[in-house]
Amino acid sequence: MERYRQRSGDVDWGVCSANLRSSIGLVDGLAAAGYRYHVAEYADSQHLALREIGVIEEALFTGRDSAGNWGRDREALLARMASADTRIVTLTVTEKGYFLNPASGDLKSDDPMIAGDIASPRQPRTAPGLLVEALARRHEASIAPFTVLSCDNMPDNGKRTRQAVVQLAEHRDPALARWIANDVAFPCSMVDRIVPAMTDADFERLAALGVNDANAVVCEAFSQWVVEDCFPMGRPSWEAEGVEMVADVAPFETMKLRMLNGSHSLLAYLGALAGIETVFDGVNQPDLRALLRRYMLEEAAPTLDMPDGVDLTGYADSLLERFGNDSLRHRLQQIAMDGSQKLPQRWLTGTLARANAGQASPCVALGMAAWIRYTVGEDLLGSGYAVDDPMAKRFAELHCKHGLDAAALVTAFLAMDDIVPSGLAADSAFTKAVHTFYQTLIQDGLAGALAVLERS
Ligand code: CS2
Repeated sequence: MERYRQRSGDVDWGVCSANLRSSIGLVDGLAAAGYRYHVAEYADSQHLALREIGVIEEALFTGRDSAGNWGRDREALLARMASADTRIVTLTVTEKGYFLNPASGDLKSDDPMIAGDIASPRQPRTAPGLLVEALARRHEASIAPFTVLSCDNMPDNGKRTRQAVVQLAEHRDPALARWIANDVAFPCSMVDRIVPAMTDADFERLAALGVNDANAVVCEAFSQWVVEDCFPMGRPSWEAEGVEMVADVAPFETMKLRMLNGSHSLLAYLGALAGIETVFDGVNQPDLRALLRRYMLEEAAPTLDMPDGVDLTGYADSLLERFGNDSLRHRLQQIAMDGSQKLPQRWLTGTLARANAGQASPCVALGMAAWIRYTVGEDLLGSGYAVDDPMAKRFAELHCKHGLDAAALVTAFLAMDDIVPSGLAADSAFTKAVHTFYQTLIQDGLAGALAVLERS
């Protein structure tokens, strides 16, 4: 085991972290630990690097506490964001934290959280709301804006973030919205590291190494961070730590979304339906491993337009190797959550382009069938689980209405145009394939569906 406290880094910069959701315990635990926490990076069970991270200087909480009160540290956070000393605001809030229509990228103004921020813009609860209020304060005080860096798994994540913030600001003040649109930098980024949710077993194995840290994180050794180099207020020398600063992130972001995340989602829905628990367990089943490789090489890679020298076959194989990391228990149920927010960029945009070119995408069609079946909340063996998705209520209504009529159910799911691009829902070859796979899954299980896939 390699063990080191922290890299020296660029000491001119510090981090104030803010938690916008209900993890008050995490925030207070971090403060109690002097804002230090451990990261255990496992290349495999034999190779571990343990680091103690000391970059955070302050941790704030703006979510809802156990008594139901919102925004304990909201004023402190807004003051921090509005201060001229703050030069970059990064976001890792997952796809649903932006409150965007997943297919179009437009702000969901009628979402209750966003509607709340429109009604009370000075007491925001959402990430876009906090950004608008902090930027408004800077604008009023003639302080140059900070740079906003989205680190989430969305296509064109910088552009999407700008869209969310500008559209929200328009409800408040069109001049503010114009200033944000013109003067605030929203570079795009691609962040890649597999970080499963911590389990008791993870805490136990760290304790065995002498690390008793409730804020510790276990992850893979691999990490890649590609960032568009557009930081008008300056930035830390990230390249010294291996970050790739580039002019255009889009090809890398799309590659990662469709190859890595697309495979993850495929394995998540098919595997979860078959009662498989983790990525490691799934990727070690030869038929599922072959499915992932086929999906990546035949359906994802051909949709990518990469700079010279990028070897997509090599990338696919390296992903399978990462998925096979025997030290991570990455639960398929964790990846399966929020499918409505993930599937457009992982599968459906590329599949639409293929459909428009007359090309079939049977692996994605099988994936869609599995996702629809997954939203029942019960696997093919009869075990139940919670469907964790902002649209879960709508899914439940569709199952209630069409539960006994598989064809009508599949048609209704494919007609949800905030998830499935209408061009793809109108493609009869694709929809027919989803219908066939759905029937096969419920009649003949995963093995039956994979056998049909092999013939297509
Ligand atoms: C995963 C990602 O949960 C998910 O949907 O696909 O969190 C994935 O592990 C990361 O993007 C890897 O960089």
